[in-house]
Amino acid sequence: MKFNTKTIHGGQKHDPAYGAVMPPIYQTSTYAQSTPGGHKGFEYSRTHNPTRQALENALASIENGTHGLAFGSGLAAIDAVMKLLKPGDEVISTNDLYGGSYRLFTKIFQDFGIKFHFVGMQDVSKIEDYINENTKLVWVETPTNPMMNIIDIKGVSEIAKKHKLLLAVDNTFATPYLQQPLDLGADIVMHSATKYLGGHSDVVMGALVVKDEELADRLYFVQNASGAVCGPQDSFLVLRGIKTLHVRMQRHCENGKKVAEFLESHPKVEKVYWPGFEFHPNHEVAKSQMSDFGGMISFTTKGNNYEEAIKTVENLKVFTLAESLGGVESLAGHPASMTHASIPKEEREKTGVVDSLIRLSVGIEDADDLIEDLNQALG
Ligand code: P1T
Repeated sequence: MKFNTKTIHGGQKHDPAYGAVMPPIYQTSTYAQSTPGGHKGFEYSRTHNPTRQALENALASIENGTHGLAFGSGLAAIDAVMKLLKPGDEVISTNDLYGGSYRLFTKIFQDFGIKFHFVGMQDVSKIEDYINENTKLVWVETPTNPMMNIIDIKGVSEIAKKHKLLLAVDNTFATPYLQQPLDLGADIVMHSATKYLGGHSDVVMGALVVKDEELADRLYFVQNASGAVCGPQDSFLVLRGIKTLHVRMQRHCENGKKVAEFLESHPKVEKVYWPGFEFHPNHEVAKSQMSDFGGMISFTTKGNNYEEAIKTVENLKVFTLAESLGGVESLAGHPASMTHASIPKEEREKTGVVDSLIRLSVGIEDADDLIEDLNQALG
């Protein structure tokens, strides 16, 4: 089955009770048993729920995995991966990543004795400098949030395999429409399903997909034992979102290209970060592992002026100033004071998250309106 068919049918069955085309929202916490253990495959909704299971099957299908797991948020999904580790273990992570992931690693799991190395992986060979006998996991975000760095997943996976490390890829920005990390050698794909998978800014949810039975069992154990699951209503909404992922992503990419090119030519703009530009340092890797370049763009204004960046985002009328990304509507954010405020200033500035950086999630409106809006806001 090809991708655009999988988004609609992958892993799906019509409901056995009445043939409902969409899975019903099984709004139940528990299931009747005829005798202890005598049930129809569902005992308690933290462990299994038919609506969540329909979504988990769809997630596995679109990421070319065998098992999907849905969580109450993207961070809950990352939390479950980190719970595969033990005190003393070490993780090598991209140095540019969502501020909340950084906060989870450094403010929660570091206190449980897990050590994190934040490494610029644009040159994958750098990873080897940090590998020792305690290293267990490589955490890759690509494209990175918010600097749009591209990491060579296949290159990282070769190093991870050589040293018997797990490789997890946060595929939130790319989505499986653009990039399928399991096919490139990753062991775990993670999503903030809050973003493009849900697609309508109405749900907070996380997801993991794997292709190994034993790893799936370990993660299902954590999912059930820690309990950070999502509810049936949210599962339904994300399943519905996935059915239009391919058409939405196509438009996000088209609009993203137009907006990136407009910004690049604007006299007040200093630098535009978008992997579709030939001058992007890892454009060739992006071309080889992604089918297009997505709708996420970051840029700085000339003079690196904090007040001017704030004024620009405040002036926007079609773009909404808000956290998050990946919905049908265009959003703008100021990473230094919003999504990445939990990263110390000296750390974030090392990766380029300076005070004048603005991040755009380009939606699927008419591109002319988006460009006009940016033009007036910058003006
Ligand atoms: O917000 P949540 O669903 O828990 O997902 C966390 C997360 C994980 N990974 C990436 C790449 C992310 O971008 C996020 C969430 N990001 C935002 C809310 C944001 O505006 O960047």
